[in-house]
Amino acid sequence: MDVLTGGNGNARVWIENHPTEGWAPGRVDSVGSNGLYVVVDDQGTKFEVAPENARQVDPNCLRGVDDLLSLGDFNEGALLHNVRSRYFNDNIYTGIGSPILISVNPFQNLPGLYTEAKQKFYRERSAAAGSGEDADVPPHLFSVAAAAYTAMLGDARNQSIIISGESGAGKTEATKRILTYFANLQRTAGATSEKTSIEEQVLRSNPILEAFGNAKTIRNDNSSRFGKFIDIEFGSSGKLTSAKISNYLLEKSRIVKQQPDERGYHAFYQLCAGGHSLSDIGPTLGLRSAYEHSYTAVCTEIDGVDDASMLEEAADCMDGLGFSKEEKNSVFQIVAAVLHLGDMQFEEGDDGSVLPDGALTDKICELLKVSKADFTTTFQHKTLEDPFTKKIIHMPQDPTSSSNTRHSMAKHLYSRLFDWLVWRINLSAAGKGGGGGRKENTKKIGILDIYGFEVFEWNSFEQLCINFANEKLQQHFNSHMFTLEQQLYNEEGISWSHIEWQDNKEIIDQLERKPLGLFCILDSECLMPNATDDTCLSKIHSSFKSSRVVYKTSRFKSTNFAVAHYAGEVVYNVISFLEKNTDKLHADITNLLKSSSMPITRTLFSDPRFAPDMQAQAAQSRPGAPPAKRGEPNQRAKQNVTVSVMFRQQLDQLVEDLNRTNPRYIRCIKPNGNKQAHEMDSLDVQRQLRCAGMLESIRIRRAGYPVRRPFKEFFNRFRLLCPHVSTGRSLDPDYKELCRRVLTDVEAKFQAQRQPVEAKSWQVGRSKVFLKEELQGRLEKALGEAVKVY
Ligand code: AOV
Ligand code: MG
Repeated sequence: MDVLTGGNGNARVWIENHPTEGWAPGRVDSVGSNGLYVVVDDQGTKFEVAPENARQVDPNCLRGVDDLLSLGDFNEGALLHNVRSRYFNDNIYTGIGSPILISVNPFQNLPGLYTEAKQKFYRERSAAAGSGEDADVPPHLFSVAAAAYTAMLGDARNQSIIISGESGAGKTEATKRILTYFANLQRTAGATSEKTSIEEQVLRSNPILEAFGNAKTIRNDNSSRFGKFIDIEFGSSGKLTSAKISNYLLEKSRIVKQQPDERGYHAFYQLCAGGHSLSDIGPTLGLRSAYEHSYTAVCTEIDGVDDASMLEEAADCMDGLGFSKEEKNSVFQIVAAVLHLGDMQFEEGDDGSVLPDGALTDKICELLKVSKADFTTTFQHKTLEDPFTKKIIHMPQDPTSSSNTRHSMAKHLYSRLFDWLVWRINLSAAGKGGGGGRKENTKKIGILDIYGFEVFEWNSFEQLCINFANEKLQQHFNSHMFTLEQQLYNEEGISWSHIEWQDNKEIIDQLERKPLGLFCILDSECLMPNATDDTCLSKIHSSFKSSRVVYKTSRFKSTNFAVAHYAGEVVYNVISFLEKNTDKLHADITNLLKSSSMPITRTLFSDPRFAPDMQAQAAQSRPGAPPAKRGEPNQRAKQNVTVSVMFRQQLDQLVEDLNRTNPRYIRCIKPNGNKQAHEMDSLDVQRQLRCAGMLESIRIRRAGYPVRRPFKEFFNRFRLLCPHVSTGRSLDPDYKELCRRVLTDVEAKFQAQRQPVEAKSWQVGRSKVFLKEELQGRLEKALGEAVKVY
């Protein structure tokens, strides 16, 4: 269409590659000397657009539509501009059909967005729409939650809500709102709101997890430094019966050291700020202000956060979850001990390091309930086995070695305590059935909130793990949205145009393949006696000589390598990779802490659930486990020890679990890097939308048939619409043909009512009927009316 003459004078065309907006709608001003249109954007800047590139802007997209599938014309500009204009109008949610919700972080509390009235609205509308259907409601976190819930009730399958996006994009906030929605299902439905109800327990878990597992980073003041998958279980009547949290790899290095402007875990600062007023133990913790403790001194405060009151909240939640007084006190004592460990000094002695600050030593031993003599020895000597004589020797430690022993102790104490907390919370949230075992007639909705893709000035082993996890999630999304979808159409013989999409299979493959993937190289270096970070790096470089995924960086630094992730390039610094991946805990520390008279500390270092070093032993002694051959190390145990191996196993398990569910996706977008409301860095948002595969998702949904129903089921449901189409007397009717007749007939009826259905709104496959959502909606509506008539 000629843009100049075709419209009403207000015609707008897309300006592509706009320097700040990415895509911007512009008004055609005149025809330029080069045969180009001169187009003016909203700021009055002029651009030239070749007439053949001029695409008209769908006026709907200027206001913004709820569901991107409803736009008449479609391109990347429409996607970006739609999301942008809605964001500036405080409509932070946009749908892509039913399974995908785009959410833009508002960086402000939008009034009325999550009220009980809103929850009620979505609950009722969804219930009215009936099982398996998606209610026609404005896109919202609650619409996703409600749809998952109705689908769960109507369908035998477990559901999942997968929340992804970069660090600071709003995943954790979304998770909390969704959990509240599920917890309120019964509360507002008139049933119990007892203090001990399972709903309350589910809500109480969060402040504890955030206190102990979140920290301020430069990307996010409340950044999750662990991944979590919350499985909530519902009984056959739809009542919430239990919840179970699985956690993934807590970032350990942060416990002892942080980058400038970042903090360690909130719990440390909370305890420094408010610990003295904890009843019973407050004064015995011996804590000073965060500023005066070595592990917390770098950056002590977060704007607008009151650490002392956060501590109170976390402690109240522990009470509410039924933590005993002893359990609660132990948790805080361990955290305080970790802080004190950070302050220890070591001096050179005649026979290994000495600890000059006796009072500090006393305090730590008192808090951890270990003997002072054993504690001191742990930092003085290292127990080793002479490789030749097999005799036990006591090697004196120098102050550097003792200091590392101390950091190692601190990291293990804290991270195991975190695992213990998750276990303890699960115990309370397991419901009346207890134990969380598999029960009859229950269905689940899983909610996944992991740490988002992140890039810092200095990226280490943790970032590699975090970004790899995001890579895996993106692959799950791709396989669900594109691979399986296209495969199904081919199998069913549905005619359809192939959609190109950004596959990240090559990246994942180069990171995890055996034996020469990045992680495998790292793992095998950890087994080499003389390996260093340097030898590891040269192996990486030599193995990936011609790779587009892992390569040397152009920015010169001898300790770097880069990975081209799906969301962008990240330069990793290999320093400490081996140590972090091995994550060895010297047996001296284990033995010391196993001897504690505090039950939790003892548990953390002897129970295989919290002590990964005990897992190998447990595996060996488990009945049925293959015995290790004499004289050779247990290979399984040996292979299993690295952090990367355990993490990848967890991720594989997670993906396997997700594959057994019906997923919905919430794609969180971070509008700007300044944490500001009403500010959008369009180019960065465009990048995030691209990396998340949003454009292709829209294309595939538009081209595809989201509703699939088996022939017999479809026929039985809709036969009422065409009473003359019948199975006759046949005992084995041809349902496929019957479905075709129903659909042809219905299509003709709609046509006769002058409300024709769009071309190719349905196709009959090999085993199922395939429908566009719109036709499905109209069929259901017609059925509703027909039922009324009868
Ligand atoms: P993340 O979970 O995606 O990052 P969060 O959910 O912690 O990000 O969000 C970061 C911050 O953005 C929050 O602390 C809020 O201040 C603000 N925010 C996010 N969503 C909303 C909302 N819906 N309404 C109001 N404010 C919001 V990370 O855990 O770092 O990957 O690892
Ligand atoms: Mg988070």
